[in-house]
Amino acid sequence: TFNGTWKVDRSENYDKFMEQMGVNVVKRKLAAHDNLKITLEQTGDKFHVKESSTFRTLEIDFTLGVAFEYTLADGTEMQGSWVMEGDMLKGTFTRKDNGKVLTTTRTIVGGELVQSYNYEGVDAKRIFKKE
Ligand code: MYR
Repeated sequence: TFNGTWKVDRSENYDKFMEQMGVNVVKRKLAAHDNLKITLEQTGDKFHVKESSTFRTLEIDFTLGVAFEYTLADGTEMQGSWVMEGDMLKGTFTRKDNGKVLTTTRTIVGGELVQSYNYEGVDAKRIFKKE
């Protein structure tokens, strides 16, 4: 289960990923220490997500397979959805400004929440520990 509160512990290639996303170096340095915390509550095919970081706090509701809007901390607007494939959440989000696609997955590995990201050929991961 994904339910619980997850605090980011470490990231892999996240700076390169953000650079590919067009995030400037100042924001990338800040984002490297964003203390991201995600609380996930799944009820059937519905998710309630609380996100908090040094940038902001927000709450998001989505249903698996149903498109919703999500704005990144730097203001980039996206639209897309999550689906469940086996034990993995798979997200596909399209940027509104350039039409390019970001894909992301969430999976539990050894008690940690691993979120992968891909944008325009660059992969990254952020690994979260349960609070
Ligand atoms: C959620 O389930 O938490 C809401 C939807 C998340 C959409 C995908 C998030 C991608 C975040 C990428 C950060 C990029 C920074 C440049």
